Amino acid sequence: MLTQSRDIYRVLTKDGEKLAKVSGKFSYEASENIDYPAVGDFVLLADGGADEGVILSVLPRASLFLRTAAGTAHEAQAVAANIDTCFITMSLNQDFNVRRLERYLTIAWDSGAVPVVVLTKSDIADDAGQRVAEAENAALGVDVVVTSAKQGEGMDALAPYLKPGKTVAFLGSSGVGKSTLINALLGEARIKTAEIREDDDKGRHTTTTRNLIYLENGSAVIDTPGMREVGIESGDTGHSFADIEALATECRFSDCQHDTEPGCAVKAAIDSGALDAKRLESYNKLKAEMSYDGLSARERETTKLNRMMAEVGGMKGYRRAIKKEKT
Ligand SMILES: Nc1nc2c(ncn2[C@@H]2O[C@H](COP(=O)(O)OP(=O)(O)OP(=O)(O)O)[C@@H](O)[C@H]2O)c(=O)[nH]1
Ligand SMILES: [Mg+2]
Ligand SMILES: [Zn+2]
Repeated sequence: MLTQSRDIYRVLTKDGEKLAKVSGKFSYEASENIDYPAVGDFVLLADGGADEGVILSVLPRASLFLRTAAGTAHEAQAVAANIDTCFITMSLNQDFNVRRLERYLTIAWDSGAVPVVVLTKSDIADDAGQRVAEAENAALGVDVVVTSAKQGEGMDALAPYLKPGKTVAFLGSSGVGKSTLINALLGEARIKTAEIREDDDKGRHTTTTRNLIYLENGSAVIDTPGMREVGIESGDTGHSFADIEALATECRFSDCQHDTEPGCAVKAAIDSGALDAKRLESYNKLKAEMSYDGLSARERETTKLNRMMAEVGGMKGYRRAIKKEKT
């Protein structure tokens, strides 16, 4: 699925691009937002006449980046599906924010895709070195790439993730330069970009739809609209806060809240300067926000895969179904 505009989806089929809508049965059976096709999804398509297709189902997703947003009663939204790598894009100007980075990383690790931190606009940052170091400290075990689309810096460093057949999604706030980077990769100004606000470096929400675009080498990039709010539907702090969770195993009490308990290894690390107190605050906040009652994104997909396999007659039938329509 390449892009969506209201209830119309643009899908790529072996015969080229097609517009499609979901079938009546599909809408009837869909119980929540994320059941509907998302950019990057593989869908089963039936011919709906001249040039409109009918989407019968969404094939199980290898990865799914989910967030909740205000105004949707905190219902989960699928930002992109089947992505191999999430480029968590953040600019090195005023908009730079380590706490937001931790939030993105927590969601990304849960999505099933591998996160990479892409720092942008190195050409205009006053204290780029300091900010890059802060990002590296927060992004444990994650590659951090410093770029300037304006000066062509760091474009080579992005290449290893942009291999034929691989899909990368650009995620981040408005104005950080997601579309500008994609234009640089395309080698032409195909996507619209716009100047940011001068007073606070915030963007103007120039990109309004999620779009999958193929690069010349056969890799796919997904441009997304800048996110105002990145609520956590489900997250994985095991990777993004591996330092805190490792320390926590050393706390005297196994249910230590790292607050006032004696023998707290996390507090000790803060006292010794080994851990930033703000990072613990961030961790606690995200933990509180994450919904524990629901299934994680991956668990949901496994459930769906099992259900689908039963419907089409096991793995053989499933493979046959995929082969039939890979869109
Ligand atoms: N100096 C400098 N400016 C850049 C760089 N990359 C992007 N910009 C500028 O930042 C502004 C916003 O860029 P966009 O690519 O539209 O940002 P975006 O992340 O796609 O924003 P949304 O579509 O609103 O989410 C534009 O004026 C770009 O020219 C860079 O490397 N250096
Ligand atoms: Mg954009
Ligand atoms: Zn503790």
